[in-house]
Amino acid sequence: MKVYRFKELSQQDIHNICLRQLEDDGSIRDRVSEIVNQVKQHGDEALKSFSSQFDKVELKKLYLDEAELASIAAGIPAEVKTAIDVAYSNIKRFHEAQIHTEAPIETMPGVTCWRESRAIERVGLYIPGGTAVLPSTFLMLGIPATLADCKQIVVCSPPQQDGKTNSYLAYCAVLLGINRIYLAGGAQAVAAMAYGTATIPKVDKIFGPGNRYVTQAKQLIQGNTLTAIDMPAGPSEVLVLADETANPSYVASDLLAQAEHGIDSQAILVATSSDMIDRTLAEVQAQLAVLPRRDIAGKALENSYAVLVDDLAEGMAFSNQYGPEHLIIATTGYESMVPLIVNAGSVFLGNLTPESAGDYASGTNHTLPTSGYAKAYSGVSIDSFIKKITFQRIDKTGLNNIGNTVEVIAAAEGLQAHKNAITIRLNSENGY
Ligand code: HSO
Ligand code: ZN
Repeated sequence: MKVYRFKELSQQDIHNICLRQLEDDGSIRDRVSEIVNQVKQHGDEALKSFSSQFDKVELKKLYLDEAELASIAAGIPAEVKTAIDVAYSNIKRFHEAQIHTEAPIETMPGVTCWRESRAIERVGLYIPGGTAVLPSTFLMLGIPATLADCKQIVVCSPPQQDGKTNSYLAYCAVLLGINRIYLAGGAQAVAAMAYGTATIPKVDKIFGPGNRYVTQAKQLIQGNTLTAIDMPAGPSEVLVLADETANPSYVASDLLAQAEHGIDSQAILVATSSDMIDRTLAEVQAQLAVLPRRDIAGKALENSYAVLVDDLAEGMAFSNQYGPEHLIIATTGYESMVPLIVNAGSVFLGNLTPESAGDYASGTNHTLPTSGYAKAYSGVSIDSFIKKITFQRIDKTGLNNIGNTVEVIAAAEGLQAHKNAITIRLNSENGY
């Protein structure tokens, strides 16, 4: 890992190191657009042929039904089942608290305005499968979708080579009351949910992480169909801000937990002393050597770095410029840092709060903005699955109160019909 001294960096240097390495994906775009077109034109047949090509399985049926899911779920190891149950309950409790109703506001006597939430009717959840099976992602998307009361929740996940899904995902489906998993992966699954096929219903919004193909497909369909996406997704990242009260072994474990996600993941250490940087990097090497995914994590570390800062406030200023998906504040004095946080997807406070807890089980959502999008986007929550509709009701008193204001502004804009819509009511004899 490269080490920078903050004081020696120019504004341009800081800008450059805050840029995630976004590779030119021109070739990926062409390939994805070909896949999307195939699915648009040939629907289920294209999905089956892509499954044969990419997942190495000949599918006769493109989904697993309730009975099949229940029987696969029965094979889940007891320990994993219990852990998933605990995570489910914590995530549910945290997301339930996000459901609010807003009181009506009388902006003028007789003029009442309010907002009501309505669930997005049809949502599509993409759950990665194959080598990286992520039941945690199924919970993170499925729980807010069910709590928001979305009418139709379409779940796509790539099939295993036996044409099924694994017991963890099947068990999550059972827990969530989702009675079908569609067996489609990658860009083709995204296209299927955006356009609809004979088997897979079209949805209004698509959620979920994925590789570059999935991300590219989400971007493409967002531009070409009336389908929204949760957020632009890039490789996962963490920034750890540490002072002398941090524990180098803990910090190293957090950096590696991020690095093992993928070769393009980024793990950034911002520390107030070079001694802390040295001890942490030595720990990183020691822990890396025995990780099963050390090849992946090792490559990700080549793409990662440490920054030496004078104090925590300077470190926080850098972090705000970077806008990390995950921010770990590894110091006992974390409380005074909280007000200084401007840009971050999810924050982990103190030496006993690893990102892994939030990745799986503490309750917060792990679907978060990456690549600096934390400057403008929030992570997935109940809000991601609802729309807020505004309402207003005006009575006779209200019309008298607001009428002239609307008439004057309408006249100023030269929109006579707008003005008339008020005048005709004000002049009406019987008042309706
Ligand atoms: N750190 C990932 C989520 C995840 N980690 C899933 C393990 N499984 C993105 O927030
Ligand atoms: Zn993770």
